Amino acid sequence: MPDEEKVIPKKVVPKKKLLDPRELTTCEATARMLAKARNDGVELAFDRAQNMKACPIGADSACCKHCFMGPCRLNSKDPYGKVGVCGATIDTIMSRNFARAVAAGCSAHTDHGMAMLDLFREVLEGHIKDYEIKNVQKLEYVAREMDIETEGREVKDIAMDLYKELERTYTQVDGEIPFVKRVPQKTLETWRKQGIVPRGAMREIMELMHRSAIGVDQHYANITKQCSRVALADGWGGSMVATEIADILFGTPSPVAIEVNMGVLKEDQVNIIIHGHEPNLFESMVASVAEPTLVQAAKDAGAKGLNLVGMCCSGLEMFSRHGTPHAGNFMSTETILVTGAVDAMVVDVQCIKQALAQVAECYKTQLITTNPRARIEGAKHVEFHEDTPKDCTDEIVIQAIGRFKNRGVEVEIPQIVNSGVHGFSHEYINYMLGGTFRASYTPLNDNIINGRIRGVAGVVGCNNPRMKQDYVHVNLVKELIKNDVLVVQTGCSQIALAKAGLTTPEAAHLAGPGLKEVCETVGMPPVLGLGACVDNSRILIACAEMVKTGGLGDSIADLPVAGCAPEYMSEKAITIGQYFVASGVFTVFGVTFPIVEGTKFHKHLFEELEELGMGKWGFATDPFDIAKLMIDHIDKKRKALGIDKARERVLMDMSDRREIDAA
Ligand code: XCC
Ligand code: SF4
Repeated sequence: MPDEEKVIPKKVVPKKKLLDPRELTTCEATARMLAKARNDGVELAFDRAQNMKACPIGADSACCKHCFMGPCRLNSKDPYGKVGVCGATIDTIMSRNFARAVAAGCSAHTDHGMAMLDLFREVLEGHIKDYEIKNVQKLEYVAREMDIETEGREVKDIAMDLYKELERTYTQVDGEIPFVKRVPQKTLETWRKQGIVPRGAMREIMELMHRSAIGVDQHYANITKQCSRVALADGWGGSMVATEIADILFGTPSPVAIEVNMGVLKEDQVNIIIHGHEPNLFESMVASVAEPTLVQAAKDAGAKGLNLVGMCCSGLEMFSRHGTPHAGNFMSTETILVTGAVDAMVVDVQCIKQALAQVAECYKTQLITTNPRARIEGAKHVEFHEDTPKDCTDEIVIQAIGRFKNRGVEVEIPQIVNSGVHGFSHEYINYMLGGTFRASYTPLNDNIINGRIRGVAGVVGCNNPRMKQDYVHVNLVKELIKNDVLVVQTGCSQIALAKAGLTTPEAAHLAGPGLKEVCETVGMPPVLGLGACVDNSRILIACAEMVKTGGLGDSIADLPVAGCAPEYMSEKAITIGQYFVASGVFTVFGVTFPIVEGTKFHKHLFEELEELGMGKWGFATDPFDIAKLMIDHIDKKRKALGIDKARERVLMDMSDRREIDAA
């Protein structure tokens, strides 16, 4: 493969007047760098999005290219007025398109999870010596949950049994995936009744790809069933395995103070950014930047040291586990290169914009791909091998030092640094609220039942240049906590909130009186960062624990909880949304939804799934509209549980108390 082919940087020729950077992002550092990029004549996704209007037919999912009699385009203004050449209706076309997105998203998370499992096996078999089991307690805990004997056994034997058990998540052809053992009984019964319990991820994805091909499954409701099955194979399968294995190998996160924003770059140091999704590369980078000979080499080159920072999801895993600084979320990955301060940007898989190659070229940054599954034209490739990880990561440091010596571009770092506390695993929530001696979800449930906490919302996911960056995330979360809804977060959303200062314990003053009281008592932020997108599995586990703890119904669908990805862009988000919906959670998406309103498929996703005992989809783009949808749903569930009165009583008690205090 030609390696370092140079991509010729393209100058911006604006087709129309571009919006002011501050209308495109609420992130000050990103706005400044976008303005600088325009001055420098460098085009970024923010501007491309303005020059490239989304295809209106595709946006409605009203086109099909599943065979070569087409592509066929239907009219979303008159959805039942036409069918495709084969006769496919709008509902078939939209559900098949949806299915392909779910299959792709599930593939991403399960392929990542399977790579983690491969690493685990290789460590156990002694082929890989640079990693080890760091968290034996977690290993034993997960093993016991999977009915593996742990008493008096060697760690390695327990681990090997766990490996064999979890491998079924991917490869099993019949039966149920291992982590269904964690699913509340009634939720699992619903899945069994619907025929959506995943067998193994590979089998489910294969079947969905088959069924969504020309002339196979042509009933939107039946296609949706397989979408749910595939999505569940991600949430309770591939992603959950990725999270658990990462915890076993690298340690379970616990709250750690972090720094975030572009100001974490240091002009006088060699700056290395890791951007991607797999923690193994990043873990090895941590070892390489601590290598005395490499630190010395950096000093010899005139740098004060080596500065390792993260972006996007692998960055989130690292700051959750090690407190590594984080430079920004998805819509800041190009802009950060505009600082000129990045000596190497190292990427592996997922969410890596191809345009990074061009932008890196303009600012003389080394863009380095590391994974055999993901190469980029114009980028340097330094392949990462798990059995010799430091060969790759040491080389990256050397490359970065080389670039530092000859930066040759002006450096301008927006000096903005925000801080927060992140790294709340589901285990830690247990401990934090329950204390060491009675670690449990009982205090959380009690506070929900007595109404101090109205409910729990998961606010997760990406940025999308079709929305003002971070604006929806931040305003939605502010509105939720103001209404006593505790917010849990994963993915790029969490970086938006960290930059806005909402992930500090001091942010409790922005919460409603009940949530504020709980946060102040425990000393926790009202917004809890749980990690990367695969760590949405932690939210599922927390939901399962809430059900098992009691007092909030028998299934996840009974809980006063809701989820949202307000600025999503990835197919992975659709899969995550579908597994939350299938698990029983009302899930609202922003930006756009690939569907035509007023169709049968729309009614199915947005209404009928709930009637079948699952959750349902919702859609709104304005943060306050989204908050209203979520809070209304939480209140509906509280009412069904008979705890709506409790909430009123708490408020009354407080006003009573104020009266007493005043007297
Ligand atoms: Fe990607 Fe995971 Fe989305 Fe961020 S939130 S843009 S998927 S990095 Ni996962
Ligand atoms: Fe057209 Fe049917 Fe082929 Fe799709 S599958 S492209 S609707 S003919």
